[in-house]
Amino acid sequence: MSDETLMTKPSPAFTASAHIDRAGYDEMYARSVSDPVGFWGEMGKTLDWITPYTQVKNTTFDFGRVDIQWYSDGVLNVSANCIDRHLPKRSLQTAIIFEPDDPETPAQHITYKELSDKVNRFANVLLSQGVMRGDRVVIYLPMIPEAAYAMLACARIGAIHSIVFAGFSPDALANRINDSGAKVVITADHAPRGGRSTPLKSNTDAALLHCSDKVRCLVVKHTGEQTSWVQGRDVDVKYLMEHASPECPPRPMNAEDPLFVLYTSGSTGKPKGVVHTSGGYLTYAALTHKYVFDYHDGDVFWCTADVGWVTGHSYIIYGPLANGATTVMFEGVPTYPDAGRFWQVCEKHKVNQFYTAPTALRALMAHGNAPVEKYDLSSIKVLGTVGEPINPEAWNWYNDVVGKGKAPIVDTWWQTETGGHLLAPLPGAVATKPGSATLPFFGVQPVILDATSGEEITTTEAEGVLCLKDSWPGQMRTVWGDHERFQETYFQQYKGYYFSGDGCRRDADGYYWITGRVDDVINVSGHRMGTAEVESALVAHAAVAEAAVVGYPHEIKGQGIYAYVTLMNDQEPSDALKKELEVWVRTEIGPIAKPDFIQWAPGLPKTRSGKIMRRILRKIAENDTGSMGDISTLADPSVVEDLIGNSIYAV
Ligand code: 6R9
Repeated sequence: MSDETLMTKPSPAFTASAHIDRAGYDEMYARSVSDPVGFWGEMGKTLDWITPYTQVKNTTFDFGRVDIQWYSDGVLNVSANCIDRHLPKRSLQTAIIFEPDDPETPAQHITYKELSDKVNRFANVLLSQGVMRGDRVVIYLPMIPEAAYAMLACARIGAIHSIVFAGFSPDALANRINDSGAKVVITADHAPRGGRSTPLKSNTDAALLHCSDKVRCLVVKHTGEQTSWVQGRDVDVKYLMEHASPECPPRPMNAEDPLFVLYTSGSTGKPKGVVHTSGGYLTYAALTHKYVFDYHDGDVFWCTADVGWVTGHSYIIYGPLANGATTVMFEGVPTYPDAGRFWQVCEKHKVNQFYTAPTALRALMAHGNAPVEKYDLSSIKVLGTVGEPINPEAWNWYNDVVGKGKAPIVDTWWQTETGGHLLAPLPGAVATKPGSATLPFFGVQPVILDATSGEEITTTEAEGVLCLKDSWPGQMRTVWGDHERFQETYFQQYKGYYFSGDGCRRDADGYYWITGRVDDVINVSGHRMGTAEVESALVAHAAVAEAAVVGYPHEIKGQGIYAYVTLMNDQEPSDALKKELEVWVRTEIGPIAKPDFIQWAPGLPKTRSGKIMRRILRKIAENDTGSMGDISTLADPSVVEDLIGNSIYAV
């Protein structure tokens, strides 16, 4: 049965000034799937091409020969599309508003002209360091304008950037520098955040001990604090920029030349380098930014993500700048100096579209309404969420307290791999329901498959795994250096489809509801983490014999990290050792991977063939021990009793 009563319809006033209404969405969507070549052929023209494409779509999901190409004979430059082409009309318009961590430090308004100047200079600095077309450049920076300059400078000269979130540890940074084969790493002295400071340069020094000694280190002196300096390896970026030419011609690039590699966690093994290319990615980031946020010329757009995640790539930098937007870059955190910080920034910069993660909303909700009500939020037209399912309480709070019931909420479902939104309500067109990402974006063909049989469920109401039937221009092209792994991860299990790894339900209105990952990936505060990564960090500690990690429901973070740890025979469990393991994981991966709860497990539930039955560990961590299912195949069923007796719910 349809549950229309739960729907929030766009107001007629909103729809009247929106890019598109429901009839328009239906018509455009229908065309996008019945004639993808015609549709995307037209949409690609919103970019400036040096050589126009004649090919639009050459894609196959056939396992064994997966190949995805869009606009493959077109030539363009991504930075020219984000900067140069706007200069005739927008040179004095603000491109980036930089809001520093400390609210007392003045914001910077960087015009398109200034952006052009900085990016050209930065590009010349990279060239002077020997960076060439196709070379990889790792960026390990705070949320400062130089991060945007660095990304666009790479794009300008055809280098491939790979951003590593500044919260990652030296080890994680080293792994990414080595896997991508980067020639250069760009970092800063320190990263101030929430009043605290991360020593990025010394982290980078530590990482580079594990990398080729040919890797150059470009340092942005951001806070001006003293750091170590390795002569011949370390380079002062700001100094070189001042002395560089403000002109660097954009290099003509093929549409399918890689723009960036971004590492993300999967269910197995080490993080994968997700490869995105130029023409299709930019077309898709720009089009979704325009329609999903109903972005209009002159609007101020704020996505609170970090550029270290895909959300920051597509919706702080590439999508907004391709559209000639004004985009906010925020260095801080939602709760510093207090829980009103987001709303203070919205008021100060008259933000029109605000895009954040449910975990931030839940954390802020806990501080009550007063910090929101202190500020004038009347500029806000659209509110967005991303990263994880949003619970109805948080949705309603966002809607009522932040949006005053006037701003449509766009719940956007997508992934590092997808480049841009796949499911999202277009705000003037599609009525919303709290917790549903609603309907597909143009060109996106979601299907729900039965998880076991792999058969497509064609009834409107359906539940199973979420797959995509055909390609869209923003789709990842390969895993860096490992096309086999790309095919095996996404195209092997369900032949002929792209498998998202998410479970999903489709309701009677055809609305999609993401039910969470069906693999061993957990989502902690909107950050993706492979349980295998945390496990391998734990077992790397000398005291640990074995570890199994699962997610469990966490009020603020969505999911928390629950680790079952079996110690070596000669080790005594103690609170001090727990603390030590927490610190250990922080240094191995980064603070976001620190277990929320460690349970000593004298034994883990294993089958006779020695496989850990993670299903059981998940149930215990979810306090759902009434329905354990069949445990008779366990080698030693008694371990389950012990684990239940000592779980987080028992202590
Ligand atoms: C953009 C981004 C992707 C995973 C994805 C899913 C979860 C993202 C969501 C959502 C429910 C939403 N996810 N958006 N779940 N509703 N609106 O987050 O990319 O870091 O690669 O994570 O996040 O499980 O598969 P990424």
